[in-house]
Amino acid sequence: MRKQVVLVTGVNGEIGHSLVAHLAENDNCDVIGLDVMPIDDSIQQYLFKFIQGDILDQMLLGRLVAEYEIRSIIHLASILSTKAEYNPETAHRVNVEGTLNLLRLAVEQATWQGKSVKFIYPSSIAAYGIPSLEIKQQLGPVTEDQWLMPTTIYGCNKLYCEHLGRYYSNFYKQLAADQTKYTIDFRGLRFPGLISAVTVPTGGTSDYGPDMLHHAAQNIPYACFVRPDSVMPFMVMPDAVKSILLLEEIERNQLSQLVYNVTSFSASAEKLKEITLDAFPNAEISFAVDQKRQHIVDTWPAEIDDKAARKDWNWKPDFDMIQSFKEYIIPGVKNRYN
Ligand code: AKB
Repeated sequence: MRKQVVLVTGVNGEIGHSLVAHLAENDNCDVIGLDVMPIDDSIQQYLFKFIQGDILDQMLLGRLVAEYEIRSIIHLASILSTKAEYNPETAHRVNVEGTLNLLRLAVEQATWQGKSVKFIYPSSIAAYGIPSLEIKQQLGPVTEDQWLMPTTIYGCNKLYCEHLGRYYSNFYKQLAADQTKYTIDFRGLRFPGLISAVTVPTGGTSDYGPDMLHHAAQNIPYACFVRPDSVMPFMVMPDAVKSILLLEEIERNQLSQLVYNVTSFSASAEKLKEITLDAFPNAEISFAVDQKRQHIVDTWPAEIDDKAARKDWNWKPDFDMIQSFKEYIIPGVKNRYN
């Protein structure tokens, strides 16, 4: 009998650091963590097993199928938008081929187990591509099916993997004589910029939000790379974890779509500076616009519409903008650096 587990890829990343402690509380399934980087001691304790390896390593994934009964996969491994632009081909291999490897693993597991395997996929607002700042500034909250013309390789990767999830869930091997009736139960979340107090950002274009606070808490001057009037949606990491856990546990028949927007608040870079200075009056925060990264942010919506998630699976953030800073970010970064 193979041990039943939940597989979390990219477990040593920002979301993984906050997620695994909550998964460990759910004692009906052990967690296997997979990451190309070594595991931080702070989260090793929450894992049944940690495997340092690459989601592109087919032999490694094959051994996971042989050894474990994987009940669900939470696929966090990816190369984020800014870092991906420096090597689009590598980003494609990790973000798309890596995801394809895991989708195939999930279908193989479903066939062995005779039931669908849940596949939780963090997509991103990077899947959007609004053609001009003028149009962005006129839009209200953007729904899941609007303005899907991404301008980054990361956004292209995320949008394509949403479609791969739809294919593997509903049309996989549709011409086969014995099309397997057990495939995957793909559930996607389109995240806004995520702000963690316990980890530092790792190569995203939304990093200016968290970076501003982490620098202020360390008394390090920060030059924000977007304009003061740049607006985008954000959410603190505990709410991102909440959305993953809620979506993972809801019954499939409650869901009307495969990919859901979730968000908490939208803020300008100037507003983030104002809130940061309130908490850290001596912080040195300037603006040095990087036009290329600014252009990416200008193609992302100022607000996203998460009504579908609120309706289908009772999503709502625990932290609005004020609570995000007062109750989570500011105490968290002070604690981290003091
Ligand atoms: C990034 O900036 O690449 C990510 C994202 C918005 O998905 N934080």
